[in-house]
Amino acid sequence: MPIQTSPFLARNGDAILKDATARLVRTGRRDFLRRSLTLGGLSMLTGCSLSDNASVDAALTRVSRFNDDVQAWLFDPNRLAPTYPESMITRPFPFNAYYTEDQVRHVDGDSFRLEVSGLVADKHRWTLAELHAMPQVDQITRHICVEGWSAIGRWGGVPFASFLRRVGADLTAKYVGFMCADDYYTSIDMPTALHPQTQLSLTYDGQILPPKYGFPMKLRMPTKLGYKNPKYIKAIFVTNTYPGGYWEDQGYNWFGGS
Ligand SMILES: Nc1nc2c(c(=O)[nH]1)N[C@H]1C(S)=C(S)[C@@H](COP(=O)(O)O)O[C@H]1N2
Ligand SMILES: [Mo]
Repeated sequence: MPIQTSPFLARNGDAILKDATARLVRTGRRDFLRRSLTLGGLSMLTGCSLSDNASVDAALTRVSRFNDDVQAWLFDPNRLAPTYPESMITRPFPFNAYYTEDQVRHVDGDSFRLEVSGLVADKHRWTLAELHAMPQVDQITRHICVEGWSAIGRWGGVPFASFLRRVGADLTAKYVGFMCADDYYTSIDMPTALHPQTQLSLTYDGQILPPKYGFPMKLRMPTKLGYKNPKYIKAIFVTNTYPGGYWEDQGYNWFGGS
């Protein structure tokens, strides 16, 4: 086995394995891999010969993409995430981003125009007033962050499926991607984009979305982990080319279901 003969792994195998396990615990369907991962197992699972750090990374990426396929297959477009009574809302609702709260981006709502591009019929740029003029819904759901916290919040806005239909999106396309006013970006699968609880949120707890929670808009999906829910959205695109994401490109699992 290359695993036993590589001097690199003989020296670093334990550390790599610890790091790999931590990353899989963070990113995927945790229990199976946490219980069973060994370097030999990982190499058998992926058919990769793990001779250095780069090939361990490649193997982990393959496990993670395999996880995407399994999760996509398990995802039931009709199953609803739990909703909660108002009394269970977490106050104050936590803030999180890849930077601290004093660095929150402030977007000017009056001059704001939402860009819509890719496989859509109508590419006009949306004002916030136009989005508010569409039928709105409200929902109280739980947000789960992989950093180890969850919180219940109330978001209001446009059902994302209605928005996609309104812009004439190709609903058979694979991905919907999001670009944000910070350097964040992410993308989701079309079945999740069309899920009845996936919402283009304009309000938080009955008020215009405050800057820290993603003004002018965020995508709220109670069926996905926190990092899949982009805040400060400025552009939305529909595509068949895998767009990745800010954390996903650093090893977080892309499907990111919860
Ligand atoms: N634009 C942008 N969206 C983002 C993030 C970010 O850093 N930038 N962080 C993500 C993560 S990891 C989490 S947990 C949630 C936090 O959302 P909240 O501040 O409303 O709790 O936003 C997600 N969306
Ligand atoms: Mo998160």
